[in-house]
Amino acid sequence: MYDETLPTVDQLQLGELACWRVHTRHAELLVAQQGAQVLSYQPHGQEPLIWLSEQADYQPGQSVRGGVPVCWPWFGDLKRNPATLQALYHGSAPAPAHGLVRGLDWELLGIDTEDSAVNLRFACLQPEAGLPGWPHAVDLQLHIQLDERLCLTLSSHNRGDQPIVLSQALHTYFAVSDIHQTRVSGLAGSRYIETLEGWQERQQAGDLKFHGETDRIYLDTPARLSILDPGWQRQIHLEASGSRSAVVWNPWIDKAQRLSQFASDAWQGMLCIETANVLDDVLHLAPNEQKSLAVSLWAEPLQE
Ligand code: TA6
Repeated sequence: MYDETLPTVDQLQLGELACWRVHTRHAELLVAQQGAQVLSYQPHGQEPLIWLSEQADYQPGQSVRGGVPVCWPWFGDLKRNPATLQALYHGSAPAPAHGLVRGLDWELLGIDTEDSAVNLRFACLQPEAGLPGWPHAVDLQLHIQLDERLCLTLSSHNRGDQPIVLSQALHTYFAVSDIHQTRVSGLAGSRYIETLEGWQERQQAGDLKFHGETDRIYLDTPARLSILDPGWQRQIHLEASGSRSAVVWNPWIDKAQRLSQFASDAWQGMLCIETANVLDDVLHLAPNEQKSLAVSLWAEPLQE
């Protein structure tokens, strides 16, 4: 039955955070103003596609565990990034993991609704002098398009007169029925960095299966990756653009104990595949150049 009242966009408060709940005839989406962080995404009649921790804590200045945190202007540990990128950080404080923007307040520039689709556009509010320790004029926007699919586009525009190099990721947490049964297809033949064993370079053979903590940076990745989930008889597709690298992460048992906002058994029902520009795929922006990193997400039945 078509509900003429849809789509709707309602504002709500989760803990200390201002959020929006978007409801269309295809799905429901929750997004926080802080970090322009998509918190959850559930197509109607399906299990959630994007995972959100049951222990999520909605506090200013800290990323909510789950959803799609935006890692920018570097991914991960700054010291593991290329030297040219490290040199752009002049902070006295140690560089925070995953950059400077996921805990900042962003500005909602606009919401457009049309019959079955909703578009939200956020801009990262940056002081005139630039981000703390990162005094560079680079405008950052996130465009969220919800229709039959969810498409996220992260755009960086170098407004300065010097070239900029940055790394970034849409750090997407996916919900899966059981990580033990879950596989990732599309990575076969790709090089990857095994961050848990001395950052050695290896090559993926066949589908990626999970037997323990996994934290790998895949390089030369194809546009399409898929999460095959026999438990929920579904496959989740990721179609990337502007990215040839992806990070695959599951904390497994031991690391799960050390994570904030993370139940001890939550590792069994989640998997991160992070659409990225990292290592030899970092982003180079000439003065006044703009580039975008995007990923489209959708699910379909899996017959196995
Ligand atoms: O993307 C993988 C990773 O770098 C892991 O090593 C783990 O640290 C994860 O990100 C979560 O990081 P966070 O800072 O959000 O707890």
